[in-house]
Amino acid sequence: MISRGSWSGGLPVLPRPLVMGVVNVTPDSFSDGGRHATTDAAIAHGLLLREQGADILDIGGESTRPGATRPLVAEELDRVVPVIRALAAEEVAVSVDTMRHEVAAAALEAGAVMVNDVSGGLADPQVLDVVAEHGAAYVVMHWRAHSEVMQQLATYDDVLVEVRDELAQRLEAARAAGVDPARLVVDPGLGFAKTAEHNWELLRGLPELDSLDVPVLVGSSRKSFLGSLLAGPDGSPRPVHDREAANVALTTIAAIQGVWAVRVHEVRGSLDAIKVVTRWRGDQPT
Ligand code: PMM
Repeated sequence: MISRGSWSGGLPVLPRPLVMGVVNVTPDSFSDGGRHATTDAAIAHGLLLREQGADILDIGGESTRPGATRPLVAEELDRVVPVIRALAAEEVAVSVDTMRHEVAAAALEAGAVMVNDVSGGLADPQVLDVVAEHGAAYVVMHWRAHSEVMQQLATYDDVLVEVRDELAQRLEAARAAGVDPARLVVDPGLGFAKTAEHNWELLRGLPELDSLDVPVLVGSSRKSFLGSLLAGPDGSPRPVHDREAANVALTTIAAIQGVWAVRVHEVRGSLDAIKVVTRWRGDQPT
């Protein structure tokens, strides 16, 4: 676990992937919708994930599940800002999962160190200006459209090349807006305008993103391609809360491929997997 202060000089880089713990303060996220929907429950969950070893907590107030409708800006602010303020006061490093500049600004003012924008600045380009003004870290995720329509855009000739090239364009936009190049992170956006097959191809080819010369974050936790992989004999997907062993396997795969961080709902198993990979490489786990 690393402290909030470790972010002051740029992105912390460890000899192992960082673990980003997810705290969704939403009534409707597919993975944990409704579980931490009150401020107090979300703060308590965040502190629990920190205790389990999360290096950073990602606080989100908008569900991005396929078909989700967007909350009002005021609703999103009410959901995330008090949680971020309370966790930052406990010296936890916090990122805000938002596509809106108003929410990014309020979150950074409340103490967040990073903006995790699943649209990479496409949904609201002013997010880039806010991040630049605050000198914050910024996750550029690969994205093509909002949840209602994104799966219609899951068409690629070569998913690895197209995701990499589209991320390169978004990185360029972020740099042009003045975002600190040393604080940029990319994410292939598993499940966002991707079929299961696209997700597997991306997970097989993570080093393809190395040419972007930016640290890579991967979020596979609880996603539906794991549900279908692990479907029961009747074809029904494995329930969301019973996909953790598979996710730990994916953390192992991502760690072996040298990612900078993994975004997970359950911290303990992924941290164990990361320790195993670190030791297997010949280093001592931190
Ligand atoms: N996935 C979700 C939400 N935010 N952010 C990043 N950077 N990468 C992801 O893969 C990602 C994300 C999907 O929803 P969840 O919060 O229920 O996991």
